Amino acid sequence: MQDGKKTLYSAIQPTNNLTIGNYLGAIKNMTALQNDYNCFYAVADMHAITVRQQPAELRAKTLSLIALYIACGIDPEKCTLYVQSHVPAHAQLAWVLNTFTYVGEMERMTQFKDKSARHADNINMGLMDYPVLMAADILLYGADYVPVGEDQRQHLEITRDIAQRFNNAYSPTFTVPEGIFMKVGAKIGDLQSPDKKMSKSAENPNGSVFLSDDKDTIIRKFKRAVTDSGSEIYYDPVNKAGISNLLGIYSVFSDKTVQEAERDFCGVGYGEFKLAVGEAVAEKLAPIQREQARLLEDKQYLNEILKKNSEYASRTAGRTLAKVYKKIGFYQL
Ligand code: ATP
Ligand code: LTN
Repeated sequence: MQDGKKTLYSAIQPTNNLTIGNYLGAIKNMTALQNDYNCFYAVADMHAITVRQQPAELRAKTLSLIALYIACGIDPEKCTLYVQSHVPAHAQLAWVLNTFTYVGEMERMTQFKDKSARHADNINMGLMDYPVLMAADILLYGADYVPVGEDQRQHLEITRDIAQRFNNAYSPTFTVPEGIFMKVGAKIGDLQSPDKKMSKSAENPNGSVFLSDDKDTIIRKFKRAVTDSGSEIYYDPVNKAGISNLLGIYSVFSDKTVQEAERDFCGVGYGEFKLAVGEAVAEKLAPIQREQARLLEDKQYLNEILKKNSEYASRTAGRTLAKVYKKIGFYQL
């Protein structure tokens, strides 16, 4: 703990371009909480390779995600912003934690089942072990809180179980972390099938709005968004999934409550409403896109940040790993 502040940990995979789901479910909270917590934010490149990646693309997307974090408002002087593979302790702790995790538990993970179905030709051990690596990420830094989207709740539960198991087997070593979820925004739906989560790697690109989309594309995607029969605009996720998803997106992008958003659109038709949501999103994304492009021009600056921050992350993680190695009985020199 530094300055009496609690610790926060989160990471995003550099797979594909990020969607507004990633922004609303994770980055928005990560930015909002950076002043009150000691934050570690990573680019999870080791998680990304559990699905086959093009090397050149993975390299480019990694730097591009670092630039995006900063463009979204994450201050690399306040937060430890780094690349997961730059800190070897992640893989080292994951190996130890593997011996505190049961195969059956991993087989039951929803994301493992989903991704196995989508990548049936490559159900590799890493895909199955994904939650253990995620537990290692979080536990290395003694994180008290983990801001993530709803889809990561199960992975967080298993992290808590693994931490408790280790603590019970030896002595208190790991902080047992808690998730932080946005009230609105933790589960942004696909614009074409609102009951499915918006995903970076969805088959239908019209259902996902990418942070890199230009204004015309954003407006086009929102205009085509699936709504429900009826004509009134109010929040009811069960019976009006499409409209409620759009209201949620609008409210978080315009920093309004859902009730305020409902009032804004009282008596307005669906077409006009969808256009207004698209415009609010495009307006918010334009400066982020400009700043990300500017940062990517200055690779030296980004590399300096990464170097400095990964050294700090390695020192912090190294202390936890040393404790673990000692407790489990690895011979010490
Ligand atoms: P992929 O589709 O490639 O599996 P993803 O879109 O799920 O990726 P991740 O890198 O796995 O993205 O997740 C980054 C963060 O964004 C996580 O905190 C995750 O919970 C959050 N997130 C992802 N999709 C959504 C969504 N539709 N709504 C809210 N949060 C989301
Ligand atoms: N699995 C996460 C990404 C991730 C993560 C983490 C999130 C990797 N390590 C540690 C929080 C804490 C995902 O969003 N798919």
